[in-house]
Amino acid sequence: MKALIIVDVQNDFLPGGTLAVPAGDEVIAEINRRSSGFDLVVATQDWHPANHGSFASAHSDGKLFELGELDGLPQMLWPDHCVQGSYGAALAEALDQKPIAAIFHKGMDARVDSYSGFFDNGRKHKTGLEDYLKGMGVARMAVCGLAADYCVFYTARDALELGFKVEIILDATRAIDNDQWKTIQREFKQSGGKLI
Ligand code: VGL
Ligand code: ZN
Repeated sequence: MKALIIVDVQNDFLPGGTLAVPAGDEVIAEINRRSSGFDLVVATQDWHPANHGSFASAHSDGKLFELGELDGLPQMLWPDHCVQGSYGAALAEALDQKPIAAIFHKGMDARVDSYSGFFDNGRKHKTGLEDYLKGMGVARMAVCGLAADYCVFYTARDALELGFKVEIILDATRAIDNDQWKTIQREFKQSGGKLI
């Protein structure tokens, strides 16, 4: 079984959103075109409470896009984004949602961020995605969506570590920081991941 994991294709990560990924909207057509080629399609959704600790607004001395700290872990401080139930948190309207069999939410605990679709950044809690995929007999997956250098990469890296064969679809992802994304691509290949 080969799965497609669609990561965080949500309004806030698209142009006009509060944490817009440059050209993030370009992934949608690529994903729609490919999703019928997989045995199973699942999506993740960044799903923060309004006071989430990854928001710069939750830190009196925190500056946007700088590293702060959250519960003992280094934490990039983001603009408010993907607040549960908001328009920004909704999946993009243009994304074809019919093939999506299940949606996994992450980032609900205000005290820890969650870039990966599998665990929070402190690796304390699972989202259920691993057990779901293994229960469905999935051994291979392709990962796509937003943002390449954060949630797509962390999801793909954890999937490798959990024993899946993993590829990232380059045409179907976009990065917040393209220099960082280049470095990450090398690291991902070295750990046994594929870029297609
Ligand atoms: C993401 C930053 C903060 C992502 C989520 O989906 O890549 N990035 N929250
Ligand atoms: Zn987030």
